[in-house]
Amino acid sequence: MTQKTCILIGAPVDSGKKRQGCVMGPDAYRVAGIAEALADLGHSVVDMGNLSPTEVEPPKGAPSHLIKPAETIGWTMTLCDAAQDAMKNGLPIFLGGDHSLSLGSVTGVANHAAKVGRPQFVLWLDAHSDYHTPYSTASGNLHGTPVGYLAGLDGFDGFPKVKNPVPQDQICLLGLRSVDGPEREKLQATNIHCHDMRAIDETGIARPLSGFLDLVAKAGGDLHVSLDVDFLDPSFAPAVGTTVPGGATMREAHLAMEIICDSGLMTSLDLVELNPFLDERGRTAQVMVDLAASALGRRVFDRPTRAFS
Ligand code: EXY
Ligand code: MN
Ligand code: MN
Ligand code: MN
Repeated sequence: MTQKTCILIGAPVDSGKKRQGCVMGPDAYRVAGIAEALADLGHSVVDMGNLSPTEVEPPKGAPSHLIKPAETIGWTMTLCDAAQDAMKNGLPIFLGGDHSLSLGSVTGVANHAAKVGRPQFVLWLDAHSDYHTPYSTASGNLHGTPVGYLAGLDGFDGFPKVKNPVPQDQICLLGLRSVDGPEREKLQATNIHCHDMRAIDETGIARPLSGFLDLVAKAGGDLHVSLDVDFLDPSFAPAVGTTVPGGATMREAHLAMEIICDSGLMTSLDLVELNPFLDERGRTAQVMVDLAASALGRRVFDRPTRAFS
């Protein structure tokens, strides 16, 4: 694994849903030793501390049931700038905070990619498709909308305009097992790569993942990986407000991260939805730090790895 400059960006975003607690996520990762784990792998680590949202007025005419739209818009502005900036200096790792942080992190890295002339790809490891818009969400929780936003769906009135939407065939959703009706209808009309847990059960996680990574490699693209705690089975990762039984096993998750590492394609990473208030002695935070380490080179033996075309 080539040594990287890992830029830790604390994004204590909690405005994406009603249940609070993700605000404590960034410091839980620090307590779980994320900086030390990455330094042990030979990477240089820069910790930017915890950011805060830009002050904005509530968006006029936004659907009235949305939870804290102004705060989420403010976070999107802050994180989009921080992401675009960090990409010039290394590999940003966004310490969440809930998944609405990706409204900013992904659009920011995509702006960077456009600037340097590379296509942006997104790998979404999540039980959910997060493909709502402010008008299709029943819950009003904006952490269920980042894929809709980064893919350029309409309806995000008051949010920053998405300058470089990620094309549908450059997005892969892996681990799906909780998709709302309106999301499913929209997704089936797209060429977003959608792989539910059934697909993983039948073929293993390596097949769909490697297929997507081949596309990234062929295109010479940047790869943003967005890892939601609820991608994992709640039996060993309970500290998330949206648990869905039947998630990825510990080994499926580590294999995925090790394959991502072998590909050498990951250029940015989100660790999202950790709610330490729901954790048991920090074990979910530790699982997420260990998965980040697997994505950045931790393994038992080096082995000849499959080349990505
Ligand atoms: N689809 C449901 C909603 O929109 O409320 C649940 C979304 C959960 C989102 C978490 C971050 O993955
Ligand atoms: Mn999510
Ligand atoms: Mn990029
Ligand atoms: Mn989720």
